[in-house]
Amino acid sequence: MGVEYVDIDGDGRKEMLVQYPAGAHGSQLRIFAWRQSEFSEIGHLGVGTPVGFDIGDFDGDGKLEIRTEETDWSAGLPYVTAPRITLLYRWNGSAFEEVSPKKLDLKDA
Ligand SMILES: [Ca+2]
Ligand SMILES: [Ca+2]
Repeated sequence: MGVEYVDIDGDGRKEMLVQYPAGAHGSQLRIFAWRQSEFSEIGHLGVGTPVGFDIGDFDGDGKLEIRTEETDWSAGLPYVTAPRITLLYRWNGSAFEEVSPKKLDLKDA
């Protein structure tokens, strides 16, 4: 389990990001913001891979994204050989929304 304090929504205050393993292969990320004198959860992401979640400005626009990987089951392959796809999430003002890496000019994809 890991805890980070990052201003993930860009409002100048840091949020608490908690990530932890889930099940045999999965990873979960929960994001809490300090609002009205208490922590409230503003986001909860989960994937079926153990890679976890990276926080960074992966497209160089000055805003932070959350990067993780999910198994691409579309190939119909078993878990160990199935390819993985990179997922990016970005705060859209009210929720974390998935943004396609293809729409971004990734620096280190
Ligand atoms: Ca913030
Ligand atoms: Ca960015």
